[in-house]
Amino acid sequence: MSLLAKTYTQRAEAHTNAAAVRLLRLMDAKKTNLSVAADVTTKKELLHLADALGPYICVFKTHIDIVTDFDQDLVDQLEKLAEKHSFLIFEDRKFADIGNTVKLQYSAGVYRIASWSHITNAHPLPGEGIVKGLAEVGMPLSRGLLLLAEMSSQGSLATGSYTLEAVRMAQRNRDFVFGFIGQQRMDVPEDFVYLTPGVGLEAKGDGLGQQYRTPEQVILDSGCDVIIVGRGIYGSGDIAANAQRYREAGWNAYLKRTGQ
Ligand code: S5P
Repeated sequence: MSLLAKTYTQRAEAHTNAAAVRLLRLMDAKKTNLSVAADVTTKKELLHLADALGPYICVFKTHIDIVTDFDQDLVDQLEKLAEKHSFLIFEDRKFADIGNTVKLQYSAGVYRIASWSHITNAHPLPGEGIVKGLAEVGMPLSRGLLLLAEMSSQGSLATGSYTLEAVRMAQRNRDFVFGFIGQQRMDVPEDFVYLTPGVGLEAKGDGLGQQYRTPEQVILDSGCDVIIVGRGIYGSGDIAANAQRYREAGWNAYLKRTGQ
């Protein structure tokens, strides 16, 4: 059976990384392949989004360094909401330094990302040491890593041989690297999970280089697995109704892909 015809649950068997297995199973259990990108700047707004959108999502994606009034209580409450609504937390840190430095950025500092974020991501740019450094911190905590193989923004330099090298780096580190941030599935035998930003049902861009495609283009045409939606959900109107629309669009595309 081709990888794209399999259900998320069936694909969980191909993974050893604990965060990947949890994610794939909870997507089918909750019937959602929607991740919300919660790019808000206050603790109150972030927790409100996590509680209000929790029922509709599989992954809550944060940029914790934009929260002006960050404190440990924010993280404690976020973890409780993750339990309550059964979603994974993904700190979109986009690490991009040498192994020793990212190890410290991941484990220490104000945010102590590894202590609460099930998933994080890194640019393959510095070479494989970045994965090794993050793995030293993340593996003992059962965390998972995504590599940025491509970006959604106009003029991105992550294309061609850079993207292929990102995939090779992931293939060599499958215990920790379970997937990618990318725009299209690369044809390799291993099962990788693709989380894809740049998703919008109406807007085509944002005037700052962001480019949007529809959930159907992402899941069905490009073979990706999780749609990441930010402003399309919290930008205007009723956020729960918006989330429901994206969830339905993403899920229907998955059902079509797997012939369910
Ligand atoms: O290539 C990328 C990678 C990421 S993680 N393009 C992106 O837009 N992102 C993130 O996805 C970005 O940092 C933001 O948090 C989210 C997209 O938000 P939206 O409001 O444009 O949907």
